Amino acid sequence: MSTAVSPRYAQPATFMRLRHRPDPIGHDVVVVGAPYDGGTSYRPGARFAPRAIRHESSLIHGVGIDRGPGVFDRIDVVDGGDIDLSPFSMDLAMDTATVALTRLLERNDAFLMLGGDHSLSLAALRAVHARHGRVAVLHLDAHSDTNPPVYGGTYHHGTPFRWAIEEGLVDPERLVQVGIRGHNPRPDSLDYARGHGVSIVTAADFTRRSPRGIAEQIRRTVGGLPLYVSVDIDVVDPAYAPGTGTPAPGGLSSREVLTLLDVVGQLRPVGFDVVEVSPAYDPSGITSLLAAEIGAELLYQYARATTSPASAPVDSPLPPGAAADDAENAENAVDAVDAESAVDFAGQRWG
Ligand SMILES: [Mn+2]
Repeated sequence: MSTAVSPRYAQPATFMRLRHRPDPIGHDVVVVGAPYDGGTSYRPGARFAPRAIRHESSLIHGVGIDRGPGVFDRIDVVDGGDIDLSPFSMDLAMDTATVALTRLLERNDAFLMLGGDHSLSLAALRAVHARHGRVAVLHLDAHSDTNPPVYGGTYHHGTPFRWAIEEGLVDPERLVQVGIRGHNPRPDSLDYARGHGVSIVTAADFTRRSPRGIAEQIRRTVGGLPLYVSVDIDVVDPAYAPGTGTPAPGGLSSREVLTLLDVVGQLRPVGFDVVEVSPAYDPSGITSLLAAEIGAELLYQYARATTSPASAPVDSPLPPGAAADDAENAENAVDAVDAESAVDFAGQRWG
């Protein structure tokens, strides 16, 4: 939609004012809403997030002073509307989302899912696995989301990565979780993840280390595997993102998250989600605004990864069995880099 003709606040809101294509075929990326919050354990309301994020995304361009050519000159992206999910049944919603997202990937190259609560990342990973096999995951979140079922529910927003590991959708040794912190239901709630070889960068680790060093660890851990990126907005401090279901103080800043996502353009991204915005707790709209910016950033990184020869993905994954050693080596190497680069990275977005 041309802003020369229609001001950015006009017309029904699609994500970044992209074309609305309810049954998209042949696109590089389809933005799709998953308005569902039946998996929330505390504050509800994420079902209203796709609309709120689209509303706040109107001002975001596909170009920027630090982005070179416009993102939408490089990749073809449309807004596929929302998946119609039953608000009454988690099992039905999970099946519906799995079928819809699988169909999207049969007809298009990738999707950006706007949640919804985090439970539906499992549906997304099932769809991505059907197309690409086992994937690596970059998971930004205050919570590990590898919890067991609770309250009689098999699936909830604290379980997607446990089931993704159990179902073999994700290589746990290629799963990196960043921003983990806060109060978990049991002191051992990270044991499952750590016991399966998941790399966890806590919020405290993030304070000690530089984003560049963490990005290097992510690059080494993910290797050449197809990469799914899942961003729970509660990875960001509630000062920047108050409108979310389970807020946890002490999180990353908006700038730190956007800076960290630069690594995605150096890997092989195949799908994305931004989840857990709860607009009722977001009176000024800043949480939705940040979710929109993160979504736009992920589209930009996809364009970099798929169209820029200078950012070709890592050649090959680490040999089987080498992951643990290499991760450790990477972390040691990274700490040295961290010390050198902490200052120059602070103000640099694109390095
Ligand atoms: Mn989560």
